[in-house]
Amino acid sequence: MRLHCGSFRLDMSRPLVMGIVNVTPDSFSDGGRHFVRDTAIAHAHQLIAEGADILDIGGESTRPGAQEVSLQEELERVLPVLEGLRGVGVPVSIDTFKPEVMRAAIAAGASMVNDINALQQPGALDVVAASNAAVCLMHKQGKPQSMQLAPQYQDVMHEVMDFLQQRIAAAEAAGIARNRMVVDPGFGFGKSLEHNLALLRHLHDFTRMNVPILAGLSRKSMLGMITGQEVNKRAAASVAAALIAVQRGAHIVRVHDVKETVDALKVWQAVNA
Ligand code: 7PJ
Repeated sequence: MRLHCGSFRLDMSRPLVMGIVNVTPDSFSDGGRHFVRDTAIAHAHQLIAEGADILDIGGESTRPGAQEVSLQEELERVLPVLEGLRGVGVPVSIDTFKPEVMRAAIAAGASMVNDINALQQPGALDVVAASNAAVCLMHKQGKPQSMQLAPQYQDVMHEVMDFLQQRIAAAEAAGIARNRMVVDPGFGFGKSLEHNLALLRHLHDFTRMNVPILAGLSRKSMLGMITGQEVNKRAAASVAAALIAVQRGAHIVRVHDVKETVDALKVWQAVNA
C-alpha cells in the first residue's frame, strides 16, 4: 500500500511516525508572532532529525474543552510555518477542519490535510478533491468544547467504522482517490476510557477498509486515567500505546515524543523482520 501525499509516495509496509508541531502561543512564553513561528519551525526540524516521517502542523487546539480560534488567527499562525518548511523533505500535514485553511495551507506546501471533522465542513471535500493532497478522515462525537461530557454509543466499533466508511464514500464521490485517504478512530474525541480501549483492542478490524490507519494516542487523557500521570509525564505510556496500535494494524502514529517512538518501533521492526 502506497499513500499518495502531494508529490510523495509513502510506503505503508513499515509504520510511519507523524510528529506533532503545535503553532499555538502558550501562556508561559508570550513572545509574539515571530517567536511562535520560529519556535515551531525549529521544533519541526528537530522532529525530522529525530526520525519523523510526516509533520502535522496545527494552529488550533482541538483538545477537549479548547476554545475555537478565528479563521484569520489560524491562517496567521500556520501559513508562515508552512512557508518556512517548504521543501523540508518530509510531507507536511495541516491539522485543520476549515476549508479556507486547507486551501491556503496546500498552496503554502502542505501535502496532507488532517481533519478531525472528516471533511464534513461545507467546501472541504472540494478543496481536497481539487488538490493532490492526502487526507486523514477522523471520527469524533460532538464538538471539542463538549465532546467529553457524556460520550455514548450502542456499539463503538460499529459506529466509528460505519461513519468512516461513509466518509470514504463521500470523499470518493467528490473525486478523491482512495490512495489519498487515511482513516483514524479519533481516540479521545467523544469517547470514554472504555470506548477508547475497545477501539484500540479491536483496531485491527479497521484494516478491512483497505486504507491506511492513523492512531493518535500521544499524551491523551486516557493514558492519564490509566497511569495517573499528568500530561507532560505520559511519554512512556504514549510509546506503549503507539506500539500497541502498530501491533494491531496502525500504519501511522501521531506523536509528540518522536525519538522515543522511533526507537520503540525499530525494536518492533527488528523482531518482525
Ligand atoms: C488527533 C488529531 C488524533 C488526528 C488531535 C491531541 C488532540 N488528529 N489531532 N488524530 N488528536 N488525525 O493531540 O491530544 O487523534 S489534537
